[in-house]
Amino acid sequence: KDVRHKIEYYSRFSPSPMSIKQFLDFGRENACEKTSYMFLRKELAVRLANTMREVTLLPPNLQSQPSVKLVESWYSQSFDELLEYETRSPEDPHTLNDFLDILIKIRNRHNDVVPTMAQGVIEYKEKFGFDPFISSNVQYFLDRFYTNRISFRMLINQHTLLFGDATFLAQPKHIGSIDPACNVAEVVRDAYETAKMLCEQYYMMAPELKIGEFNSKTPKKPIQVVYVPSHLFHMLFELFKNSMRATVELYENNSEGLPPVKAKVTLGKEDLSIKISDKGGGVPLRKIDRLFNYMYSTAPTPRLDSSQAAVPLAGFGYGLPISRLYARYFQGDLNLYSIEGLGTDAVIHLKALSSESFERLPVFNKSAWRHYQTGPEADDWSNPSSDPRDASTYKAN
Ligand code: W6P
Repeated sequence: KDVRHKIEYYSRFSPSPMSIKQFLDFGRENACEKTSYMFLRKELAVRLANTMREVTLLPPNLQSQPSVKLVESWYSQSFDELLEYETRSPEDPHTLNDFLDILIKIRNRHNDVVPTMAQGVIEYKEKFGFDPFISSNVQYFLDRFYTNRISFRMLINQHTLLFGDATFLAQPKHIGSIDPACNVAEVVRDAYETAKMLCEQYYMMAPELKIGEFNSKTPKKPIQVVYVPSHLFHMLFELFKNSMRATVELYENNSEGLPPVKAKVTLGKEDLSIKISDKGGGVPLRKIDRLFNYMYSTAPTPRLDSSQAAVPLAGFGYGLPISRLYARYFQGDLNLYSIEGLGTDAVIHLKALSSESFERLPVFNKSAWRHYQTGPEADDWSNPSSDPRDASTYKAN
């Protein structure tokens, strides 16, 4: 149909990454709704089309799962609705308001994309089991798919917060979802307090927090960054839940009490780094990759019933891999350094300068296509089970 043709047309464009500084400058100086409209009607279609093409490269047995089909139908519907604006002039008195409405409708339609895709992965695993080739494809795909979704929602949020009719609700100093003077330690404290409430509900106890700051650029001044506080909160909340769970589970029967979770916020020339350290006993190196693996960490649903007390603190679902995508989205990263037997350091790296934090976006092209044709790292390292077990076989006599 005509829509197929349009998807193909728009997927040939690469997405245009914006820097946080550009988001800021655009939202500040006499923010122009018509300009934003003209940019978004094309850019949103390009970003949607790029991922929709990539969905078609998934292994057929995964693509055909009902949950994956449902998500695909949401993307088609949204793409369809955007196309209506291809021909609508920003001068038409209704266009801008209709566009605001449709963006909000699209955002809501896509609210449950993450749990629904997770359900699709579970459906696949129930039928076909765990397969390293599929797992590596799923990892590659979902990292890109969710990054695309983060970026899509970022663009929609900026437009609706700047030009929507709830602007009076917005935080006066924020530009859309961006805080030009985001106090990092405050977000750390906030994420800790929220995780602490959950932890206390679940375990009747929670470790204390100790925050330190080291500002190497302007010593003793509080560390600030131009950033999206909700993204930072999401990452920190996830890390605190994990640290608290590990700490409590290791120490709950210990009369000495719990060792605190420590946070250290550091500002350098290029990087702003946040380290969250726990003494929760750590994770063996062999198991660290699994914490970020979508296929591995989708456990057959711990049914989230109305009883809030049954919600586990952490360890189910996609919290860590998606937190890492948030960090990478603006050219940062999130890493775990765990010492088995002792504890874990989790480190978030952000760009200190908003002019360097460009969106990092997946592009649908030949190189992406090749990834789906090849599996995990080819086996060009020795495999312990095929090495000789008994060296005495080689004795000279
Ligand atoms: C752990 C496991 C983990 C994951 C992420 C962050 C902190 C921690 N601590 O023991």
